[in-house]
Amino acid sequence: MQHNVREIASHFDIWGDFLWYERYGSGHINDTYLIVFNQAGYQVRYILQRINTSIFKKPDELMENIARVLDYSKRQLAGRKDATRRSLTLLGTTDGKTYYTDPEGNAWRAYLFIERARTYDILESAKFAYEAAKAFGSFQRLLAGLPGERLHEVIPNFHNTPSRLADFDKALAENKLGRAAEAKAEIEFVQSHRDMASVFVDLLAKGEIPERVTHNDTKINNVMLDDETGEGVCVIDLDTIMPGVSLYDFGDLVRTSVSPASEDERDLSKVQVRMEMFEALAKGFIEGSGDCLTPKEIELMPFSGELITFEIGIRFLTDYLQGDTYFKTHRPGHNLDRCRTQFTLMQRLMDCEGEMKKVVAAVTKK
Ligand code: ADP
Ligand code: GN1
Ligand code: MG
Repeated sequence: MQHNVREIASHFDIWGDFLWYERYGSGHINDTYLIVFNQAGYQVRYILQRINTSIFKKPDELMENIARVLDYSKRQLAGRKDATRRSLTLLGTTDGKTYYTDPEGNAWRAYLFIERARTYDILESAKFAYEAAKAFGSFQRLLAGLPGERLHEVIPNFHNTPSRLADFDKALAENKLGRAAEAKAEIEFVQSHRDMASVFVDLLAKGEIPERVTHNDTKINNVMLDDETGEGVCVIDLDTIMPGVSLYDFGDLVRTSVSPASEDERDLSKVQVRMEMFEALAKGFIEGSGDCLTPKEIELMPFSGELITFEIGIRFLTDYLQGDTYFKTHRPGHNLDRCRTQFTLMQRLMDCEGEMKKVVAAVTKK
């Protein structure tokens, strides 16, 4: 869809003259733009994003969550010279709001651009995995101290794997485009692993793992790493911050970092578990989160990657069966390809759960 980016940008409190814009990032849900202004001879960059309101149905609550978390984060960083690189900074609209609603009902927000840092879709070194996981772990620790009321549940049951399974069952029963025949092996895979789905929600219900404030979309490209040092400077993509289970956050880091293959890789022989990456992730996340994780959460870290990879695979498959209405797709069968990659990764993760357990035991002993 074409948007009048210059016009939309004019509703934010940004000095200077609009120069140009371009599409940015590779997310599956929102539309992200880089916008550039001339400020007294300097080119200053910002991020402008359209929130997908068919998925995030209450942008006011979503932005309230984000603003609360960012205010708190800024208070914790007070006095640091790099506070605006360590935490996202929202730009207000010209009428003093945190987001702008355009005449078509689209919700838009803008952030300061974090300079001299970047995101990676695939990690090449264990050092980066350690830094990224440490940043997400520190973010978890930060959120553990967030005062005030429970955050809004921006998408109810977002990481409720049994509920995702129920959505899949419904899509399969409907089979409205007749696509189930193309996905026989994947459907069989879901059926034979469905018992695993409830592990975290059951433990949560029994009080054996805590509800926390969690990020819920800790894909590796949602943390910015410093160009020079590789340090994880800033956690981004905060739409899904809400009450949740920390293990899904660690798990999504595993899902998106251990393999050298992309999320939609069609050559499944490339989907591998790089144990040195897993070790770096476990070390970074545990260190970053300080002492806020419970022994049960640490014990389940090896399993967490399997479970979220299952969940995301189920979601891709459900979207395929329903006609690709949720995730952006860029080719026919894209969601089915993504699902196959996830289930292959999940199988490989299950094959090395024993090894991952040893790694976590070694990391926690030090
Ligand atoms: P999506 O929901 O589409 O994944 P993100 O918020 O993750 O949206 O943004 C997409 C990409 O834009 C990120 O991967 C990152 O590279 C870049 N980006 C987002 N926010 C900033 C920022 N404040 N400064 C610099 N780059 C950013
Ligand atoms: C979506 O927006 P993005 O690309 O960071 C999705 C995540 C999935 C991810 C899979 C709101 O994240 O839950 O894990 O795709 N976000 C939403 O790549 O559904
Ligand atoms: Mg993102």
